[in-house]
Amino acid sequence: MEPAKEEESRRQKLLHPGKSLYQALLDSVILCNDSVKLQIINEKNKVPLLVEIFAIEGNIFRLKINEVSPLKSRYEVPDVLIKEPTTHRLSIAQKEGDILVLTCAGDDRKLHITANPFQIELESKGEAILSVNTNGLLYFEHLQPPPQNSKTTAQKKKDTSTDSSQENQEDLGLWQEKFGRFLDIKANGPSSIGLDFSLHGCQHVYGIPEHAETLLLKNTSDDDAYRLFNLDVYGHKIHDKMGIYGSVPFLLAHKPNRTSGIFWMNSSETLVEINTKAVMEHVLSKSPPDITKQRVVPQTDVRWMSEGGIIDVFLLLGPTPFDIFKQYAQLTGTQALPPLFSLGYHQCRWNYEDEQDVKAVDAGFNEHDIPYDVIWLDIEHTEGKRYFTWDKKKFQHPKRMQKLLKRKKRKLVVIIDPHIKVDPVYTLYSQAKKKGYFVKDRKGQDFEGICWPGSSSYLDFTNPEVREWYADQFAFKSYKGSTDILFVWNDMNEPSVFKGAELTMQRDAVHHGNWEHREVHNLYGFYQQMATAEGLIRRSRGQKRPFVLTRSFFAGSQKYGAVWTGDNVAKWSYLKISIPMLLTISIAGISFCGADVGGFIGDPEPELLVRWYQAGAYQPFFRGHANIKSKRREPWLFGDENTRIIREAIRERYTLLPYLYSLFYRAHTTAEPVMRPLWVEFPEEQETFGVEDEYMLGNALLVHPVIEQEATTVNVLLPGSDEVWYDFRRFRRLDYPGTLKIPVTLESIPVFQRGGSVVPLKTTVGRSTEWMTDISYELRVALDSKDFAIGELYLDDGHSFQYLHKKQFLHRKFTFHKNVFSSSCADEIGQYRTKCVVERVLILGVQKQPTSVTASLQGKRDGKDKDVVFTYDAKTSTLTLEKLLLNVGADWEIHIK
Ligand code: NBV
Repeated sequence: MEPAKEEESRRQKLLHPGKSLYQALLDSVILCNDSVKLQIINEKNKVPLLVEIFAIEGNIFRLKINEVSPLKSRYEVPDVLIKEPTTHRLSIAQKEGDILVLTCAGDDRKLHITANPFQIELESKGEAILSVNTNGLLYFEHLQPPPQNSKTTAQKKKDTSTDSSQENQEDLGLWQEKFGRFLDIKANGPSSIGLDFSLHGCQHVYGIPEHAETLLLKNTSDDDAYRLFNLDVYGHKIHDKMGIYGSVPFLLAHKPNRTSGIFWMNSSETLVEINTKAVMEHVLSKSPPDITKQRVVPQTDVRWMSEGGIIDVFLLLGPTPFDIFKQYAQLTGTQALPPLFSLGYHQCRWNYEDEQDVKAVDAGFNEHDIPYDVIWLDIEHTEGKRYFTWDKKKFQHPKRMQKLLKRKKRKLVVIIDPHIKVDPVYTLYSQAKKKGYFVKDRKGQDFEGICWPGSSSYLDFTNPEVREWYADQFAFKSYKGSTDILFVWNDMNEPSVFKGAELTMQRDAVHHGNWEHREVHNLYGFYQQMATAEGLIRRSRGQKRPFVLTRSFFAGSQKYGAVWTGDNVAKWSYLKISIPMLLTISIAGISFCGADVGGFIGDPEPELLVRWYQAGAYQPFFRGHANIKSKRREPWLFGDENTRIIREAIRERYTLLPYLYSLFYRAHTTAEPVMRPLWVEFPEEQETFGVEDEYMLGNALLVHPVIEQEATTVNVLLPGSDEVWYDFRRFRRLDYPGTLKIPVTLESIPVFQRGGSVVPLKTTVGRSTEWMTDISYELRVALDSKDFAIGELYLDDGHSFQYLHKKQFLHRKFTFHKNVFSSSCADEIGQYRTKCVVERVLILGVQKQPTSVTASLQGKRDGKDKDVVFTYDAKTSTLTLEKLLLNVGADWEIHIK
């Protein structure tokens, strides 16, 4: 691929750290109900900018900077915020000379604005957390008339009102830019923006997916900024800061006592520079009084640069990691609650050839006793890559095929890409053409690019009317051959344009509202997934939860379904990098994420495939996938022993589903990431801050997948000085937290349960999630050092919105305290009838064999204590209670004496 196109940033980089050219006009300050407004002015070009500061409920500040009177409106990202944020009133606490101090009604946040140079510092409880424009990198290219209408260069040089940094760089792609053989004509001329932030006391920063990079963001050197620009990069390089399929411009900074976040809401190409350094801090000592002391503290400076739009940035003040997740979700929404089937195993390949093939693969799972929920069809299932159609020869009876799958309680996912074949007899094309629903080129014609079907046009999903129309295409009567077990996969939606610059759409293509593609680029996939999810909801008349997997994403994509990491390679290094990639996506709000198991490109050796299944079984989205050129790799093709181990891994996933589903409910309601870095659970333990080869699944399980070839041991960090950990499979208690060398065989998946937790499991598995509705539960109780444990279970019908509209759900709480294990209601609002019982309880860490165990149902008149069958294993200190038959929705207690 040709090198990245970055003229905007090259212009911005001419501005070096130093005194900012901007000055605040403190006399212009206006206190409004929802914000404070003031003007700042660039001392060279004298163009005034309007600064708006909002104090948002829940410890968030928003800073907007735009031109006071732009030549035309500049793009402001719509549809990403779930609602207009609720604000608190700001008032002036102090105005003295160069400094203005604003306070926020009802809390201890303060904002110091310095006039010359213009800077802002955010303070909470007297502690400086973050400052803005400290390095003077505020940059704002104001819109100007095109050159033919403006003055000559000679005239401009005399004119002091011209921005010299813009004027001297006429050749730096201001109005047009050549990129290889492509010419990008910039209708609005230069419009890039930038700003820097300093995060005080922080040397650990995370987020800003998607890159095939480490969890901990690295310092960037000159040509090495993290790039957020959605691109189709086949077999993307590892340890590369170049943008791949998705972008979430959200960065998290962490230090032991505080996590903060910067959400830069801009959908044009964005670069992020990071510089962690040590700075001298002056502190006023208390004893002896009034003596200033100096100490060296870390600081991370983050510079954001975008090609267009306005500066619209949210500063999230935490203080805890979970506060940050809530604050970010308050703005962009939480993870959609997935239908239960989509948490099962997905079998995909490019391509399952025909109906016979689908039938045979489906049967293969039964034959080999491996559970799975969904089989996938890639682009070859269509009539010449015309989406919403079926290849007439290979898929003659799509409904019959789906009926068969439905009988097996399984689902089908088909691919639907955003490019539409230019073909007047293809109804989707001709309708969209007639209605003017395609993205236009700069001359006003439908944009045409090459993609799978050959010459193609691209639906303009930024247009709400197009999204409405598109959603209607999923109606059963429109999408011939589709049934209610068919769900959707959106690929190529960066958008991918073969032979386009960097394999994507021309930036001067034009969208709804006359916005250039450059402004909306990173939102394209977000909008396609939004419209697709809406279509699936609509076809079920609002009854069923959709499932849509997308390759391209943006901030807020979590509301519409799942994402995966695209075209990875069947190599150990890609298995390894998938962990930090998924962790980064997860903490940027998108919990439902996964990487292609086995690696998409190439052919994994059996050991790698096995290890990938084992890792995938403990990750949120679990799909095996393979390229068209790769050899077949259904789980039973690698010999009995490997089949057995893969079967075990997939079965383990299925027993874990109650826990996983409960975690998704938490992600949906309280924005807690399902898969989370260790530092999120152990925010004060420095040794966890850089860990990326293991992670927490919820707050109870620590997973350390084996990612090294021929590994015989793994070094596992079990954090927390007061924590107790248990081997999740062998129940052995690991009393000494720290780094342990754990022996492994090919069968091992190193998973550890944290003392103090209760993990709900199923006692056995079925052929798919739907076969498992009535299977009983096992509760895995792991005691902490105080013999205490707590956990929960969420349960509903698994597919509808009744949990929301009719409160048909169960949310149970399990507590082990003073030798009583009890089940109680965690949320009285929810009601759901189930016959399902808790059959088995395993209590890990019981010091001595009990003499008796009894169970009693609460609130029942005949609720007599019943003796419970138990066994005690002194070697592992595990107490096993069996044949319990306690309804999972009832309140009950188990007494251990
Ligand atoms: O549709 C074919 C593939 C798909 O299998 C893969 O998962 C996507 O990431 N698609 C990319 C397009 C072709 C890639 C060479």
